[in-house]
Amino acid sequence: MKTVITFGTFDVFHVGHVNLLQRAAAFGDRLFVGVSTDALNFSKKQRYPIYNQKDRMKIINSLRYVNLCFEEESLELKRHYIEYYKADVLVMGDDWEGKFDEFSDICEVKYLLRTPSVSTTQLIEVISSS
Ligand code: C2G
Repeated sequence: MKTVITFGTFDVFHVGHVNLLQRAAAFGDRLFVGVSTDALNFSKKQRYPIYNQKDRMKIINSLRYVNLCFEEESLELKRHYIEYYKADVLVMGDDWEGKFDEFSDICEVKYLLRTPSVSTTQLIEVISSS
């Protein structure tokens, strides 16, 4: 049983997120997703997400590509999560290219091309200016 793991905020869920999760799932038999907590998001981006972590996790949990969803409480815990969930492959979008290579001693690390022209930041700008 090959386990794939990925992490993200998945705020204002969009097709770029779907594409990433769909392709990540194809690398193994099951996909586990760490969803950034509201507190982690605040520490990363100096703002709280539009959707709270409970709702973001509910959305991720409802996807057919996803087998398990857990809270990502700290960026520093990535090695712990990979080991705890016995992940064989870590998948991230290529905005994180090279950032997680240090985990290649315990799993395969893959960076996938981001879906162009869609981002939460851009969606927020469009909605707030309309
Ligand atoms: N993504 C993508 N294409 C887009 C937008 C996002 O492929 N157009 C991917 C990102 O590369 C990432 C995943 O979707 O792999 C989730 O994106 P975010 O919610 O923006 O994730 P982020 O806030 O960067 O959190 O520990 C790492 C972090 O939790 C990642």
